[in-house]
Amino acid sequence: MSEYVPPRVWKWEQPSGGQFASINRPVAGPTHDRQLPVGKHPFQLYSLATPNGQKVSIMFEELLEKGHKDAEYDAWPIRIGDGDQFGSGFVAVNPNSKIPALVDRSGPEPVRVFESGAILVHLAEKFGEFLPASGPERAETLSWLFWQMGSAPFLGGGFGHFFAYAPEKFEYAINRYSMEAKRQFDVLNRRLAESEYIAGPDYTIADIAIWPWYGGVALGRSYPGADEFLATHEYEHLMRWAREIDGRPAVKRGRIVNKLTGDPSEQLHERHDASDFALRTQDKLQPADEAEAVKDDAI
Ligand SMILES: N[C@@H](CCC(=O)N[C@@H](CS)C(=O)NCC(=O)O)C(=O)O
Repeated sequence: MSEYVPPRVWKWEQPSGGQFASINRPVAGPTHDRQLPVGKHPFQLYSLATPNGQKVSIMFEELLEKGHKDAEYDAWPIRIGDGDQFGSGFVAVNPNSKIPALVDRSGPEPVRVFESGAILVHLAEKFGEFLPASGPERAETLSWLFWQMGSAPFLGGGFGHFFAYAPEKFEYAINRYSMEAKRQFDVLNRRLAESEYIAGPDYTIADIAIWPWYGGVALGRSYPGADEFLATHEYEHLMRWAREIDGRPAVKRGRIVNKLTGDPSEQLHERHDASDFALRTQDKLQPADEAEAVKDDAI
């Protein structure tokens, strides 16, 4: 057992240890001046291919797949391991300093949108896709969308952090968050036993929000060994759904946007054009742009 006795008032005195400790601070606001780049398209996305970031690039690719040419976007990488999220331009778009963040420049004035759930609703309403306009179907979709926003921090910040990133393996913390992660997988599995997609017979922003987190762990992409540790193969309905969504062309594209690590053919650092997927993944560019150190699949 730890001998740590908390002082009466907590102070930020030493690094907490573990991966990402160097970027964690107990204060908000910018640390440096840096303007964000702006491309030619109506939507400017500032992101990284973590599960939270993938939701939005998948949404854009799904809209384009449906033929919405007005959904063209520029996606710029925010290197959170280097502290890009604390630059003045980024903080002006998201005062919470987290990816993803969007500037919608399709109207007379730029509109900032932060928090992945808000971005998905903004785009769904703008294009009239993936979110029923009214009635019980809309309520069901929003319920599962907000379920994800409340639940995934226990999967990522709780389970994933203590399983993969903490400086030591703390049994109490791993047990606590494994219990909750498995309970959440069971919630989804039971839902997907009775429904093709999360909110009903149609694919919606609830699937787009939930898949990168829960599909990512179940497909063994997020934290090495986590799928076996949590026995995710036992959630058969969830596995059926995870594999099916993984095969969607827009998902195959969206999940590699702003991806800075892993297989070079699955890294598209910046996305400015539909042709970038064929021409500008890292395997096609100079070897000088080699894979970067931060693992972005599972933060
Ligand atoms: N609730 C937020 C969570 C966003 C979030 O946690 N983003 C992480 C990456 S997955 C981040 O930017 N972390 C940087 C930091 O904490 O400094 C959302 O859904 O948009």
